[in-house]
Amino acid sequence: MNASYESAKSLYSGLGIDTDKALEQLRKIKISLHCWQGDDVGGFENSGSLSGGIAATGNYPGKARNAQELMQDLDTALSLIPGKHKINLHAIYAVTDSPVPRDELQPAHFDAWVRFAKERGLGLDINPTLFSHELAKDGLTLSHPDESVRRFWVEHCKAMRHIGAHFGKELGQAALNNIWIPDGYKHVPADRLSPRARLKASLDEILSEQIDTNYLIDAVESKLFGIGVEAYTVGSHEFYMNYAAKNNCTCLLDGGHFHPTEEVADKLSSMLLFTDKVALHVTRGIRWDSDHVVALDDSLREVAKEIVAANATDRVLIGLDYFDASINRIAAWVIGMRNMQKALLAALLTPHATLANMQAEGRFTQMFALQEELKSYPLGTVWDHFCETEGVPVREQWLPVVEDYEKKELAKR
Ligand code: RNT
Ligand code: ZN
Repeated sequence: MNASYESAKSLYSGLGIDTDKALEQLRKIKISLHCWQGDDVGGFENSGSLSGGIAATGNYPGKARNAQELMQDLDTALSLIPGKHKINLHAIYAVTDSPVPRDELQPAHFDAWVRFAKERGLGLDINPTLFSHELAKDGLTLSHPDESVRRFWVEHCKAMRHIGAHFGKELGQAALNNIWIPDGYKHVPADRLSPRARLKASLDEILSEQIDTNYLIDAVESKLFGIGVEAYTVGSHEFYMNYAAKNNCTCLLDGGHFHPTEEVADKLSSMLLFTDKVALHVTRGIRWDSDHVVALDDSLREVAKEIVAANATDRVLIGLDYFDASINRIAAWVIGMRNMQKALLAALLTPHATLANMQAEGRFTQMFALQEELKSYPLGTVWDHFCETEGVPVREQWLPVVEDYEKKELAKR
């Protein structure tokens, strides 16, 4: 063990924190790595441009053009990220010889991914794709007033639940199936109730089939607004929070889908008191874009702190969700994953009980002083030790690997 880790260990032990134990816990926390950062949410359907009020901006060269390239890119990223995680897929990433209509997708269309995950000891998550499609071009899906359109999307979501359950069975760990829809209006609606009533009916139908939660966990993801749907979003936070509470499914909180000064971290304790699980899309909202690459900022640290302090590392399902086409896409994966892990580590190295006691006793001077001093404790040294023992590059030493891969592989695309 190196001398700097030893000295960090003894500093933290002065706070009653066992760094080895913290790393043991960190090793067990799986983060779902979103495949869609690798190709700007393109998918393999060749369905045309990205729709649904989301956008990947930038034109950095070398994006993955097919399943083989995306998998190879993921492998490169995973080799630079400590631990064993999950890969988060979307319906549009089915690996098929010819395009399969989304309402007809079957588990077999994801065989390549199941093989990929099995060979690497990874888990898989899934999302129905309710955008970038002919039948979503007016921006409405599960809340569509046209019954035939709504039906198509209901059937698509049902199909994806079976695929998720298949992942769960095959890989021995539950898959998260997360429903996000783009539905909303640019114009102040005359009728806010009917679209939500239709969404409710659609969800009831989609979730009516009971599926073993050892294989599949269903989640619903809210949003505040999207590009082109600024006045009204059908699947709002209040809608889904109520829906999930009543129907025993999981709420997914995307950090970029709330008001600018609203923090997802603050919502976790309120939700964990009432539900078994909460799912997260960790991202970084900047002005209109809800999907910048995750940085190690205060907002991320607070989220991690809430998860760890509530002893809920197995109840909060952590996934990343951003798409940045302006920088190396593999670096974007690595930076986001490592930041999420660093934030979790910072939380695991925090003396929560001591701080909570200070709060309970009204000793706010002491609480604030310790919170601030903790910020300059040697988190980085413990993190480096973790990377070293997990066999991945320490500090920014992963960057040359990505640069080299860019020269050898991405430049050829
Ligand atoms: C969009 C949602 C959604 C998507 C992915 C691709 O605002 O955050 O989760 O980003 O499903
Ligand atoms: Zn999201």
